[in-house]
Amino acid sequence: MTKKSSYLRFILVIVLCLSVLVLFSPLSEAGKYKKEYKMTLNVGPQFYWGMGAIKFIELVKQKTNGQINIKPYYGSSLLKGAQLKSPQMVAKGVIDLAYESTINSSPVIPEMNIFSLPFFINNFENLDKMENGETGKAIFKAMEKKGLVGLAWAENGFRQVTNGKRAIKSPEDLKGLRLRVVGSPIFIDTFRKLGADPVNMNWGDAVTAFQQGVVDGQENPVGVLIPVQIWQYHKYTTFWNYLVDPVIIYWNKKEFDAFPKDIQKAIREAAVESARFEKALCRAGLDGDKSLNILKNEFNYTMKVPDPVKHMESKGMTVTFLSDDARNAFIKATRPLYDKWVPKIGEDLYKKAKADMEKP
Ligand code: X2X
Repeated sequence: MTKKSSYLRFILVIVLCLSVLVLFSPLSEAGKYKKEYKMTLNVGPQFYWGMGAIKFIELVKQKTNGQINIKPYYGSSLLKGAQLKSPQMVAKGVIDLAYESTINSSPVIPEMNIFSLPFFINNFENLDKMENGETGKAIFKAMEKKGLVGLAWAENGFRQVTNGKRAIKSPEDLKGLRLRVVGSPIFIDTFRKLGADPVNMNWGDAVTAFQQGVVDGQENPVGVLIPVQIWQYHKYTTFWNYLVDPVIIYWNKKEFDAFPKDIQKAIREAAVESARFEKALCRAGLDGDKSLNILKNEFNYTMKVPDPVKHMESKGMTVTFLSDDARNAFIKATRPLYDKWVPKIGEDLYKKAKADMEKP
């Protein structure tokens, strides 16, 4: 062997050893993960739900020492606005994760329609009992079966109806109103039952429809109504808490399960913490001082709109609350929907939800 070739062999061995070292050393840890994890959500960063998603991304980055980087795709942009496709795409792994409303996830997880049963849950206490109880567990289990890992419960909120024609005080007032609703079938059923004329439309098209007066009204929680400045289009809102949409942070199960335990733990903690912040934004001023104090004391955050009802009134809106009689009339008008929808949701889950709400 010549001197030159043994020198070359020596160099080759050194290079090989160094590559093995680099591949298995902690320095290459970052290479184990994707450069960017794609997250879908149906709204933009200025919505309370979008602000929660941003918090989640920051916390994940912080708690994984920069190893896991999430990129948000707002306005269901990865789905060309087709908001109801998010769970299917996350289950397939085309999108890694979602910070998404239960309404938008219900095409894959029909159990989530439990939150869309009209006049079933009615208040935050009931909702919390369901999420923390057997209902929440059952929903996360149903998600796992479809290839999704639920990480935490955030919120969009109790949905309130707005329109440009008249104050809605009783079911009669809804008659003939053309209302934009989400494309989820239970919404069409509910508003048809109430005699309105529901038009299903993706959120991405909704604001243009309000501007052009293609529809008379719509329904959404304050966390959407205030950022979108709904008073620009509609003078009337009725706070009827007729149903609620929690937001669930979920990840493709195969991908999540493949993460090391410490990464999983960090992501779960980030999800829970961001959800606490996001829920407080959505509830601020609607649950006394509770959520306002959570924001101030735990997140050093002063709420820009501490009283959503007063805020909407100050913008010239007429805000209506239902009398007991009116509420009963709405309940009576929508109860027949349960015959169709409870079997789709599952009798068992419906019983679990009722039992959760009855707990002290
Ligand atoms: O489409 C809606 O109304 C919205 C923004 O609330 C949801 O994504 C469920």
